[in-house]
Amino acid sequence: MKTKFLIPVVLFATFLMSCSSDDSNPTTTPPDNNEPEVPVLSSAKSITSFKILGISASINETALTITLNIPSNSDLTMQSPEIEISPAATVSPASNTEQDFTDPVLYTVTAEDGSQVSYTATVTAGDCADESNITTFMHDGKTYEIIEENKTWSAAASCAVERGGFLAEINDQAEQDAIFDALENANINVFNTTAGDGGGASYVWIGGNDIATEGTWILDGDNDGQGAQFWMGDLNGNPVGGLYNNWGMEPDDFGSGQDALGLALTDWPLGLAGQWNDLDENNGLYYVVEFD
Ligand SMILES: [Ca+2]
Ligand SMILES: [Ca+2]
Ligand SMILES: [Ca+2]
Repeated sequence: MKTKFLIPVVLFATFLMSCSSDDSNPTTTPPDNNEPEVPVLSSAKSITSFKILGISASINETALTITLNIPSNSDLTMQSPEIEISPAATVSPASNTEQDFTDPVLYTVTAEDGSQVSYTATVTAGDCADESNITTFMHDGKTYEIIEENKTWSAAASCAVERGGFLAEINDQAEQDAIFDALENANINVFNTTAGDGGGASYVWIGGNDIATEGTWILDGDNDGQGAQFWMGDLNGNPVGGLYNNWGMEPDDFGSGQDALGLALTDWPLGLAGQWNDLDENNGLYYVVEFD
């Protein structure tokens, strides 16, 4: 009896020892795992682009929110967003599927590995600028708007696009003079559109930036990243392609960086009212829209 009882105890002890040595050796396959090797599946599940009527939404990857304002004459109850997502992922409802955006719509992205996230898409239909804040003028057969509402450079460009135009791209002295005259005649309260990083002077946004590449200044009033380069370098740089510029003693990429183009309404230590200064694009400034 005694010997028969001992054998299982010894076997059990051996089993415990082999278990503990397995634990310390991650390359050892557990004895009961007969599954074939599974390829690593992607867990990527982001919505990378969400557009309605060609207008790009703001996508917040942390809050998992999508926000978009479309023109006021659009029907919110039937819009088909064009959606781009991570490779190998799927989205539901699918891209180009008509939805009613009267209330926020949930978009669930499923990664290749089966994991999911849900974005809340909130779409509104309304003008991005209040008509009472807009002064319209004409130059050379074109319509322009001065919009007295404070926006970052990119938000101003988005609203310009939504309105069917782009932030004014100043191509010659005549256009510069026409815009500056209109600004002077618009009775703007200049204290409402100042830039601390621009000598505390007053500015409006116009359509130029060096966002993509420092010192490569392009005319890009619709902020699609494309446009003719008009300047290379800093204040010691050069015009490009014979294109017009009206810099003060700028651009200097002052402070933590200045990548958006402002037209001054008042003098600043390095320039005069009417001249251009590179400013931090996060300033909330009034802006000028040009229509083709
Ligand atoms: Ca122009
Ligand atoms: Ca810059
Ligand atoms: Ca500057």
